Amino acid sequence: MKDEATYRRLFRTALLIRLVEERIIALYPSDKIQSPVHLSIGQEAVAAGVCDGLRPDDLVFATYRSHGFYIAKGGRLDVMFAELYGRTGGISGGKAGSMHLAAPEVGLMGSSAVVASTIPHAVGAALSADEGACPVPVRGQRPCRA
Ligand SMILES: Cc1ncc(C[n+]2csc(CCOP(=O)(O)OP(=O)(O)O)c2C)c(N)n1
Repeated sequence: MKDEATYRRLFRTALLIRLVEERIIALYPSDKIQSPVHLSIGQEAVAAGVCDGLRPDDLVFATYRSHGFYIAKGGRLDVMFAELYGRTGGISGGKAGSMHLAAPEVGLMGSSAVVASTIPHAVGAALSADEGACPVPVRGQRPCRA
């Protein structure tokens, strides 16, 4: 661990991801959430750690377990929940839901349920990226470098 401030920042992000996903668990039986959800409980540190080392303009291509990467990349929680609720105020107008979260403004380019499809997406982004940019495809909870 580098220093106390880094530890606290990583812990805060991981805790936020956990609390958001526990809230999703609590809400799900109410039928307010309009899409299937896939959680990453116990894997919060992966998203927190990977995204902490990224620049804001580095790109992440996530899977259907994307809440953690969305949050760690700096996505807004209010529009994420609006998206899960199927509302027009959601990031994708309520049409994408949990499985296809995207927040291009913070570098989360999208989330795909097709296993390993993030890899060609990230390679394409890497080939067209500016020098030094770092597209990160996530497969399962195992991010790699494009
Ligand atoms: C191309 C493709 N083949 C098969 C599936 C069916 N499928 C859905 S989840 C899954 C397992 C994925 O395992 P992993 O990448 O480790 O993610 P995890 O859900 O365990 O986090 C499979 C094979 C799929 N979605 N896409």
